[in-house]
Amino acid sequence: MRSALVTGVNGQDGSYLAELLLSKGYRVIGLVRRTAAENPYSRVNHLLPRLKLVEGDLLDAGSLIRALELAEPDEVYNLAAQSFVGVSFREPVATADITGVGTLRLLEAVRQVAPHARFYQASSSEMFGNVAAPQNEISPFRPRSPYAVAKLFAHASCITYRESYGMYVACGILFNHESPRRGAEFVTRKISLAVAAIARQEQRTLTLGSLDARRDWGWAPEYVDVMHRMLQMDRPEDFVVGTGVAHSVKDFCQAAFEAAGLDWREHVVQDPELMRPAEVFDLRADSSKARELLNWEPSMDLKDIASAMVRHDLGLSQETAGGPVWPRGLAR
Ligand code: NAP
Ligand code: G4F
Repeated sequence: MRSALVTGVNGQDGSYLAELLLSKGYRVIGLVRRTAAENPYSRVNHLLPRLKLVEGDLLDAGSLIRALELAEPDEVYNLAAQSFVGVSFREPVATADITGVGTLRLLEAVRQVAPHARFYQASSSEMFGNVAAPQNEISPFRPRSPYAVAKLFAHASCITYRESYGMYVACGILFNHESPRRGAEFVTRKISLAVAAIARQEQRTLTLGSLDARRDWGWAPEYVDVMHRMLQMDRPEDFVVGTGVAHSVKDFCQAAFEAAGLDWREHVVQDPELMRPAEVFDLRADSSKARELLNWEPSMDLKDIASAMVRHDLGLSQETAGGPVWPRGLAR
């Protein structure tokens, strides 16, 4: 039985990845940090006790060493991060420490405790900044947020460990991916939750920042599948992963409101306070390498994603308790 340690297991991606790995027969250990919340592990409660949880924090090297000793992993997936770009402008140092140096702490712990484990790093399309789309593995990185700077430090650390120590370290440069498990602060979920509240007549307006920024939005369960595929390759490589199609925030609003029979123009207002100090305007993936070498093909488009999220938030589909809404055509 293969064993995997997943950091950030209670995040959107961590919860889907844990499901996928359990379904493949892995022993899965998820790293969680201590919290005072009443229902702290809400995204993975349904996987317990098959999923084992171990306490640890990317800020605390000793806790990472302990987790690795306990897990004895064949594969380590580093998904933990302060992952919200907006917050990174308000908490830049914490973001650097968790998302950037935290990855280095984990890499070093793996080098000492489990040097033969295969390591997946959750790198981000945000690292490209405003480099011309489409972006691929040879596009330059021009980070425009403290989050992107931290992710780039982590990404470069991974490559350094791969090249210096011969460790199996692979980075997935993933573009935005969404689901009903997306945190409520990210724009797609903020929109789908607001659409549901407006449809129930609990709220009238939705306040957003930039409506023109474009993102390549995919479906999260399909993206955790690619993480696993990356660690099954003969040698470690980095991959860009996205659908290849970009839409504006306005387009997502239109699709989400239409899914509930509403007109977004009657409800969406803009507030300059929600604009970021620096914006990334156009992210669109060229994933030819992943399509060719990993045989990976996304199947959900913007309308499918917006509609699945709105249906969930309207209470029309139960996702978290009963298992994920696996997309069409995805082999489990
Ligand atoms: P997410 O939902 O925000 O999950 C992040 C997880 O990291 C949470 O479970 C969080 O724990 C954990 N975490 C935060 N700080 C930690 C610390 N100091 N020690 C240990 N755990 C910590 O993020 P996601 O959307 O699943 O994304 C997964 C990874 O992919 C992240 O690294 C993100 O930056 C990256 N990424 C995401 C996307 C995307 O579109 N989703 C695209 C590219 C890259 P709590 O539950 O306690 O808060
Ligand atoms: O949903 P967002 O906050 O995601 P963002 O900044 O693209 O970052 C996400 O994707 C990255 C991959 O590219 C990940 F690495 C990262 O961890 C995260 O998962 O914002 C999307 C766009 C931005 O242009 C933002 O300015 O939506 C715009 N936006 C407009 N109004 C808003 C809002 N974003 C948020 N969160 N809230 C708004 O009210």
